[in-house]
Amino acid sequence: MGAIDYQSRIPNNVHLSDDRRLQRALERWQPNYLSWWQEMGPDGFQTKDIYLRTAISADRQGWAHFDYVKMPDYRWGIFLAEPDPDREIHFGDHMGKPAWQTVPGEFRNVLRRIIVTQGDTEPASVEQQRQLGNTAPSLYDLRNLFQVNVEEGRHLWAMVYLLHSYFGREGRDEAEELLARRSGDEDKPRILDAFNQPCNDWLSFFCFTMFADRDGKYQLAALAESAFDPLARTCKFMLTEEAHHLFVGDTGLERIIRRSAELAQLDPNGDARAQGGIDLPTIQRFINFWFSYCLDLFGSEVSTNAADYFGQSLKGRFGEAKRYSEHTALGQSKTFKVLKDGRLVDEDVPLRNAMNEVLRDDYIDECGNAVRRWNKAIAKLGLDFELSLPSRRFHRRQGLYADAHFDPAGNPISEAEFEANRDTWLKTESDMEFVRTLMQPCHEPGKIANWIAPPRKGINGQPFEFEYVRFA
Ligand code: BYC
Ligand code: FE
Ligand code: FE
Repeated sequence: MGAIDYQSRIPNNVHLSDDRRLQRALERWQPNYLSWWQEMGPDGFQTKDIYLRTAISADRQGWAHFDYVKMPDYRWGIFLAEPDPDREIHFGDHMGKPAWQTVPGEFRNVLRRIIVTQGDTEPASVEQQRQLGNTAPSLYDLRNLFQVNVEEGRHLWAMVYLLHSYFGREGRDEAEELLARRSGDEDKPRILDAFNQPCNDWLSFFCFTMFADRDGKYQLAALAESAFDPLARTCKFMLTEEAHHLFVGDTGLERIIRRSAELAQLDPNGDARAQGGIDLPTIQRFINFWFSYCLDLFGSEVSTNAADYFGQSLKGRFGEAKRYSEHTALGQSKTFKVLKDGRLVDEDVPLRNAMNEVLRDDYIDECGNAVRRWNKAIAKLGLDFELSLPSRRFHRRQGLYADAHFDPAGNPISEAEFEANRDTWLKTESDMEFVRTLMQPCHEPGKIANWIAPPRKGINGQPFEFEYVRFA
């Protein structure tokens, strides 16, 4: 099952050639996908040779193959993790029954909605990152951007496969809609807010891959627990690709932070900006912006949707099978800080209704680990500055805290107080203008822009100086 059929027009490990109708439907979608890629994928570079990895098998033993590929020739296809014929549902109300190989009629609409929401983020991110190639700080970073982009394109394929295979006419219509919405478009925006925000500089790109792709990791992991087995197996394989996206974000931020600290040390006034770097307070404001938008991606703290998804065995917790011993989540509760008369008080909510928050907790923990590592790098360079994650209540537009105002520490404040501090807490027009002035392309092998440190190692054992993108 691990082996991928690269002979057919659509590479796959799902025996697509055995289902002619499905194959024909996907082959009709394929040219529409490719025209979307030409229109909304990376601006330029489409005829260049890029050192990319391609999946060669979906099993555990080294699935990646590295070679020069032109992006439009990338073999986008359908790869699911290997099936377990004995797999049983392991949480929620259907626990103990065999996993579903088809969609139960009563869950058709919810499942379609989850798959469409997931699928929508993938092309959205490619659209958001469309201009970044023109200002890449190095060939290494340029290559990583394009690797992320082609894989997000493949993640769209993964969701479209599910829509075409299991949701009939409606699924095919949704697959077309996924190519019709546009990030940031007023009339036909992408579904989730974070995916309509512009991402036109590399500090934002690294924040995005650090925080938005990490939401992807947690959502995919929750769906990898699903009773709907094809969804679970698709998400499992997507997670193997996701790891690199998170690496790009985490190390990208670490390299900017390290360089910022170095430049501040070099400057007589400790001013990284004066040395052509991005100062740490600016980085903090970008983090505050992207982190708070990405917290919204987990949905409302208290959510009947979330309770239904868990109860219906559609979406589990992070590591549901491995990390938990109790899998019904009944008769338990979670405590929230709720704003009452201007004060935060504790309130208990049945655990199932709190599942969005349970997932958000794990996400915040992991983000916090990265910030601690970055702070070690800053301290090592002898600088007295600590980055931090803002509170989960800060600058939210979804859920329990959306209607009130909080400072980055999570204390309730007035709207006037928030507005008076907005420019110290969140990236400003002038921050963005400044960052944009630094965004000059550096497309020579071995060279790197001044505002970011080189990576500690290259891709696939290659040195940093390697020609990751051929301009000839
Ligand atoms: N923006 O109970 P609620 C990735 C809506 S990222 C706008 O709060 P629920 C990737 C919600 O739709 C992973 N609207 O929410 C990363 C609902 O609308 P209706 C993407 C929002 O349903 C980087 C209403 O508010 N995957 O893969 O429990 C690059 C109240 O519903 C937002 C998924 O999201 C928002 N932020 O949870 C590439 C997984 N938040 O019904 C890729 C699938 C909520 O009132 N999605 N709303 O019209 C889900 O599981 C859930 O839909 C959500 C929301 C977790 C998103
Ligand atoms: Fe993705
Ligand atoms: Fe990703």
